Amino acid sequence: MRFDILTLFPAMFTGPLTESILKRAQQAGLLDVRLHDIRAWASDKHRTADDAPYGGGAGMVMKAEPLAACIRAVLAEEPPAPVILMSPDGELLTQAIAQELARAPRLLLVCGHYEGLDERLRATLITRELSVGDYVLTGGELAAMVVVDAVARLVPGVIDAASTAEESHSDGLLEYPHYTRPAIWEGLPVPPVLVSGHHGEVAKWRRHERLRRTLARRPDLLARAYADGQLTRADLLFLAELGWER
Ligand code: 4GS
Repeated sequence: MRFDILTLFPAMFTGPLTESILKRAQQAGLLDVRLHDIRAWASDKHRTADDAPYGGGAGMVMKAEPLAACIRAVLAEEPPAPVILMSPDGELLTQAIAQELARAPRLLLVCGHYEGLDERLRATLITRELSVGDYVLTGGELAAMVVVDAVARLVPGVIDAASTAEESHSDGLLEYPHYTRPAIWEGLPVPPVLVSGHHGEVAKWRRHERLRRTLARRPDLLARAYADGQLTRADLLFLAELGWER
């Protein structure tokens, strides 16, 4: 899968892309991330990418021409790709959206900066807007990195398929608690069922812990999992014992 990232600060991506799983996925040829410096498409000698807002007010606005030239040059390559702007105005990124995006062969991610970009770019070249959360970043770079990370790990082969199957959000429930050695740490034991060797009991305990935790911390997710038909009759009986009211 290919990502083209359009940014005023390509160096911000070096760390995340050159460590751990994203590094390995690129070396394995599963992931191809290309960084494009928007400023390189500015035509004046000062390489101006921003300007004062019409109508006045604080801050600067990303100019239309350099960003448009950059988007068009990158879009001219194959395969076709959506042009996604990272912005707090966008649709909130969810695991379901990450799964949808992971099926595309290529994504273009545009990192906004300053107060935002010239609105006419939205009307012409931007095809989708995504937000990583209801808070304000200094630029879209970290948001784009979140998209690359969440999507790349869903590309077949990037990580072990078993580890994406049962994790938080993939089926609408939070994860069960994990433990590793030692069996007792600072007086705290591991739940005995996990060392019992009864695989059926372990699976049941984990399912219960996922339900218990989702009810306690994210009742909104539990309601959604129920509405989506993700809960079994056994799940509903257990949740009733916990006092859950659908
Ligand atoms: C986000 C966000 C963001 C908004 C960029 C203010 C600089 C900044 N981008 N999800 N201008 N949240 N962008 O805060 O995507």
